[in-house]
Formats: sequence, structure tokens, C-alpha cells
Amino acid sequence: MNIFQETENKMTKEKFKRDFKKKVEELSSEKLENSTTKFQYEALAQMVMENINPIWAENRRLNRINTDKQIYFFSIEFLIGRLLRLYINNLGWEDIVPDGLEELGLDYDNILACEHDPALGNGGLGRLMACFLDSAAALDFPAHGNGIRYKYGLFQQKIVNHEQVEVADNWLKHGYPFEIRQPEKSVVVKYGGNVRTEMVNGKLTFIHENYEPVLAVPYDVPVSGYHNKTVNSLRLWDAQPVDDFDLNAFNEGHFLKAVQSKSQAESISQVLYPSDHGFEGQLLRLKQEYFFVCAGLKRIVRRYKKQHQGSLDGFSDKICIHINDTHPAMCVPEFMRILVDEENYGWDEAWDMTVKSMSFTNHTVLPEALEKWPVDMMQNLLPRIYMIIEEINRRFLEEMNGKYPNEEARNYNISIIKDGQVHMAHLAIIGSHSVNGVAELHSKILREETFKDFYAIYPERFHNVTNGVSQRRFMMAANQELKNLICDTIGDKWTQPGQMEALKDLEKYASDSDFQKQLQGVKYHNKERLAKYIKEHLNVTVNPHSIFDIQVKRIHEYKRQLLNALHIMHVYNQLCANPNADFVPKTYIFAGKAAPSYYFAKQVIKLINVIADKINHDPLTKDKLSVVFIPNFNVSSAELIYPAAEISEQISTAGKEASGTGNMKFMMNGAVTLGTMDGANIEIAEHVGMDNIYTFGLSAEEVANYNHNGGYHSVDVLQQNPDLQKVMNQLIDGSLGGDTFHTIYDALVLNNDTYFVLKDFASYCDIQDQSSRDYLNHHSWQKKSIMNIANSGIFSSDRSIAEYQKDIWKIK
Ligand code: GPV
Repeated sequence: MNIFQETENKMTKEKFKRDFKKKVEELSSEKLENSTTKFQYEALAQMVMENINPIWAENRRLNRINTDKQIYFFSIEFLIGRLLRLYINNLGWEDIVPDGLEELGLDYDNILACEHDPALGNGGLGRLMACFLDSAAALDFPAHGNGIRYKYGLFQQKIVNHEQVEVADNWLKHGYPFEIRQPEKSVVVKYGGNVRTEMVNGKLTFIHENYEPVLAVPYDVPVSGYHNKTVNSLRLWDAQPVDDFDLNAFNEGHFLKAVQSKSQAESISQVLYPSDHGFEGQLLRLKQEYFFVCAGLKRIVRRYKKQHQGSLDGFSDKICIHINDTHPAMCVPEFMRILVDEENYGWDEAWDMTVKSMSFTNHTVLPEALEKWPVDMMQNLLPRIYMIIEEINRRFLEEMNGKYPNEEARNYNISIIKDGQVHMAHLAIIGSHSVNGVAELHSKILREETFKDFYAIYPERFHNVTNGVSQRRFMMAANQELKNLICDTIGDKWTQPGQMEALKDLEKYASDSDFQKQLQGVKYHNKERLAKYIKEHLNVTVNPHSIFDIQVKRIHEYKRQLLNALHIMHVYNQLCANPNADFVPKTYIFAGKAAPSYYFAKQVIKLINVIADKINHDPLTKDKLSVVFIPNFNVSSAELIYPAAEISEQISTAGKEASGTGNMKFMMNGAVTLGTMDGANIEIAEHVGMDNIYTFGLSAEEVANYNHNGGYHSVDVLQQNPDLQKVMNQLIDGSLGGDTFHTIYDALVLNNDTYFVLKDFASYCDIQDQSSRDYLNHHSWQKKSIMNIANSGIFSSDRSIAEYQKDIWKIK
């Protein structure tokens, strides 16, 4: 039931067509038939905002007076993707707008494509936040985002001479219609300077002076719920110099310095750091982290005091601050600073309020991602925050040494400050009442390995919430034909927020050959759509009857795109050796960005593109084998890619991928997972059953056992496998069009193959072969596909959000 269709102002197709035409002509001063797509897009975006804003206003009013608990996600990334279509669907206009535009002779998809996809995140971590906001709004639940309005999002990727080239992503160039600037809600963030103490009315008072002020200006983006009246907010902060007002203060001869400080201030929100899973320790990044933490908390505190007669009492009963990975971990000392320095709470009471308000999600066990800031850097940039961290640490160690006097080594290990560094994960764990991992296996590794010393002290703090994704974006909107087919078959209960598990009813149709045929038809259309995109963007022809085997995600050694690439080389070698042997046609598709400074990952991109070029130009492979690297993977291209997939490659070294969320997006679009027993793949296997997933390779335990014994010996594996020897030699003997890949060869052969690529190669080849053979039996393949869709409901972010509510934020 769509509540917007009951109201007086109900949108009808005729009304939409009239309003739209009028809006376009007002904006463009052209008749609709002469207007450009750009103006049509702007008109549509404005109409959407005009309809959302009044509901948003009402939500803001209610949020000011209601006493429900509110959640704030603090995250350095929000990878929201294009919003126009989602707003339209959420408003319940999903039939009106496309039909209306068609009747006006316009193409909906072309208009939607005008929206610049905001890339304010690197990958899974930032996209998870966007899915969580979508689900919270769909479930009528007040959860808001707090982050940074980067002027430049994640770079755009081009492939030139087989290599990644980065291009700046100036996404705001033509303005952004879905944000509202709120200058009157600006706050000042203070950097540098020194802290002086003074006795004021008998109380030791800390005075921060000689600091550099930066103005944080909020821009709010509405987050609307599906067919309901909820609109939450994503607040993104922009850094500005404190004011032209201050320019006057500098005055006499200091003009240049003042202008310089302007660009220094603005640099804070200038650009998203493009490294996924990488800690670089840059001062500017530390500034960014404090920037949105400080600004965000200030507004939340101000709002709460306004509602509660100027007091923060009871804050932790009404507000949850959720720390997304460690980047916002300074929420802990910053909130302490507010309570102790500004609100005059005693330390113990303040600490109790802080721990009760904060919860923390960890997203990786890779050691290179763990944030450790040098003490002197933090001390210089944030002197008062550092003092507070020191005091938190001093009291924590005092308590631990008192409670566990014989555990000196452990007590040192879990210290926040050690070896001249501030360990942000320790700060987040000690300062939060909840710590969670993002899949069962990952949470287990956190308890037993990564944070085992903390688990021994605070077992009750540890939780698991397996990730989920928004089915509304990644299935219902991206794969409308599939959505309609399912609704025609089992009804639309599953499309309601929180009800996706009703898809289970599809299991009844798993062997129904009519349904199978229809599903196959939908998949074929989606494959054709992607093939068309590939033709247009890469001028490569792929056979839509071939298996679409897809790996899309950030390029990282642990995600092992390299294993996929080496296997393709092997398949090509076989095809060359036996051109007339039976061969199941296959298209291997890759997409993903590498961090600009990650040389190895960039070599992998180059290798894939070199292989693709060679294979796609060999007449021998025509209609049998092709390889495609789709440049500039982002949320928009993802929406075309997932629906077209038949095999979902999830082949990380076991124990390394915290959860993965692409695996879930593929699954709900009917792809069958081919993967290791890692992250959420394990839970996917549990839900679909081992007949409906292809697993291979070492288990996390086996990987850990090898690592405890110093790794394995990759040369032994190589010696036993002539096929693999051939492939490895081709990396360095010039057979790849003269290009050589010594870095890759050395890592695998000479440097012990940290990610077990060679070790898992044979078992990967076997499972690939098996899946290709199985594909020939259409009936059983379609059955697998249906079983995947039918069991994907649990991987909705609606389910994740419901678990956070119940187990972590404790909301009835
Ligand atoms: I830490 N993740 C990410 O995208 N970037 C990061 O910097 C870090 C983690 C990812 C994990 O790799 C995925 O396994 C996980 O599904 C995702 O975060 C969301 O939890």
C-alpha cells in the first residue's frame, strides 16, 4: 500500500506531465520539445525536492519534540550513488514518472544518467553506510548520517594503454540538487595552539588558545523512506575559513596570509582519500577525522540541550553515536571534552555517559588498515583531545593493573598509547559499550585473534551483525524486470521494508520450468543491456549467450583478482592447445579501482587489460572466450553489472574479507557465488545450501595455521603443476605482447605468496570447470539461481538494521 497515493495532493500521471512540462519551461525558457536533457533532469530533481522537503520539514519538527532514541552514523565515507530514481521510487512515483515521460516522448534513463554519481566513498565501507541509511528510513526509524562533503570524490578511473589513470572527480561542478546548505548551523572547529590551565571558581579549567579556527558548514541531503513518511538527514560538512569577517581582523598587510589560511581551511574537505584499507598517517587526514567528529557532535549536543532545558542529562538514553570503523574514534575524547570542559560533569559520570552513547563497528582484520597516529602529530594538532586520550588511557591502565596485576604484558598490549602511537581501535573499544564485526567469521576472528585481549576483559561488549545491502537499490530498482517477475509469481510482500525474507516463497518455483524460462529471459535481457554498455564504452563485442562470470570490487591483493586472471591465462592456453575441444563459452568481466599509490594492484589491472586485449583480438576465441575490464566502477555501473551476472566471484584469501557486500548484491540478482569460505560467503553457503554455491580453496583456519608456521612454500606448488608453471612463465617471458610482470611473479614465487594464490590455484581451476559443466544443464542452473534469490532476504540491510536496533542500540 502506497500512502502517497491516498493523500489529497496525490500525484497522477496527468498532473505529473503538466507540472513537469511547466517546470522544464520555467527553468530552460524553451518549449519542452526543444529543451535539453540537462534541463529535464533539473526539472525532475526540483519536483522531487519540492515534494520531499515538506515531509522532511515535518520529520525535523517531530524529531525535535519526540523522545525516541536517535542514531547518528559517524563515517568518513558515505557512498550514496545517484539518488533521483530512488527518491522517485520512495515517493511512490515509480510507475507515474517513466510512463509520463514516455508519453511526453522522453527517455527516463537518459534523464537519470545526467545525475553525477556522488563518489564520497571508496567501496564497501562507505556503501554500507548508504545502505544502512536507506534501510533505517524504510523502517521508519530515525537514523542520520554525519560525514564530509568532499569537493572531489573518489577519482574517476580511465584505462590508457592498459593502465589505470586517475582523473579528478569534480562532482559539484554543475551543482547538486539534493543538498540544502545550512549556513546558520555552522560551527567552529579548532586546530593547533596550546592548552593553558587556570583555576576558575575553584575548578581547574582548560583553556585552548592560539588555535586556528576552521568553519564547518553543514549541507543536508534528505534520506527518504520507501513508500512512507520518513525523511532522515545525511549531514555533510564543508570546511571554510572562519569568515571574511576575519579577513578584516587580519587586515594591515596580512591579506595574503589571510587568503592562504582560506585555502588551508578549505583543503580539509577538498578530497576523499582514495586508499581503501590503507592507513597513511597524513596530517590532513587527521584533520578530516576531527573535523566531522567535532562539528557533528557540536550540533547533536546543541540540539539535545535545547530539548532538555539546557542539560545533557539522560543523553545516552536518547542518542546513539555509531562509530563506523576507527576514523571517527575521536568521538570518544571529543564527547568527554564537551562533558568535562564545557558542561562541568565529573570525569566518572562523563565517562559513563560516553561509553553508553558510543558503539563501534570494525570492518577489517588486515593489519595495514589499523589506524595508529603518531603521538606528536596528534598532540600538536589537537592538544586538548590528546590530553584527554592520555587521561582515558591512564585511568584504563590503572584499572587493569588493579584488576589483573599479573597480566602486565597484556595490559601494556591493550594500551591506547604505546610505542609513540595512539591506537585508534583501542580507543574505540575502550570508549564504546559495543564492538561488532560484520560477518560471523569476522566477528569470531575479532574475538579470538585481533581483539582477544579486549574480549577477555569485556566479553559482553562483543557482537556480530552480518552486513546487508539495500534490495531497493540493488535489486528492485536495478533489476526491475526481475522484481516484476517475482511479484507476478509470489506477490509483493517481499518488497515491503523488513519483509525480504518472504522471498523464500520462491523456493516453490525452483524447479518450475515456466518460471525458470522467464527468469532466464530476464537474465538474458540484463546481459544484453550490459553487452551494449560494453560495446559502447570499450568497443568490445561479448556473446550474451556465454556465461557472464564477474568480479567487481576494489583491486586488492587479498581479494585475489590475480587468481582469476591467472586462471583465464590457463584457460586460454588450453584453448590454444585444443581449439576444437568442447568449450563452454565464457565472458570474464572485471571492474574496480586501485588506490593510486598501490603499485601491485595497478599491475594487476594492467595484467587483466593486457590479457583482455590479447584474448579479445585472437580469432580463435571468437564467441567462446572474452575478457572485459569495465573502467570506473562506481555505484551506477554496479547497478548495470550485478543484474547481468551468472557467476559471482568472491575469491578472497580465507580470513581476510571481513564480510563482502557485493556477494549479496549478486546473489539477490540470481548469480551463483563461486568463492572461498570467507566473510559472509560462509553465511550465503549456509542459507542457499552447498548445492547452490561453488566453494574452493583453503579455509580460514588452514590459512592461519600456515601463517603461524611462517607461511607455505609456493615453489613446491609450482613444481607440481606444469599448467601453472606455464602461466607463471608467461608473466615474464614476453608472451603477453612484450609486457612483463616481474613484480607479480616475484611476489608469488620468490616472496612466499602471502595471499595463497598459487596454493589455491588448482582447486580454483577445478571449481571453475565444474561450474561451466553444470551451466550446460539449464534446468539445474536455473534452479540454483532461483535458490539464491529465494534465500537472499536475510542479506537485506533491513535485517542488519533491525539487529543493530535490538542488540546494540537497544531500541524496542
Ligand atoms: I577497514 N572495508 C572497506 O571497504 N574499506 C575499508 O577501509 C575497510 C573495510 C570493507 C570490508 O573490506 C568488507 O569486507 C566489508 O563488507 C565492508 O567494509 C563493509 O563492512
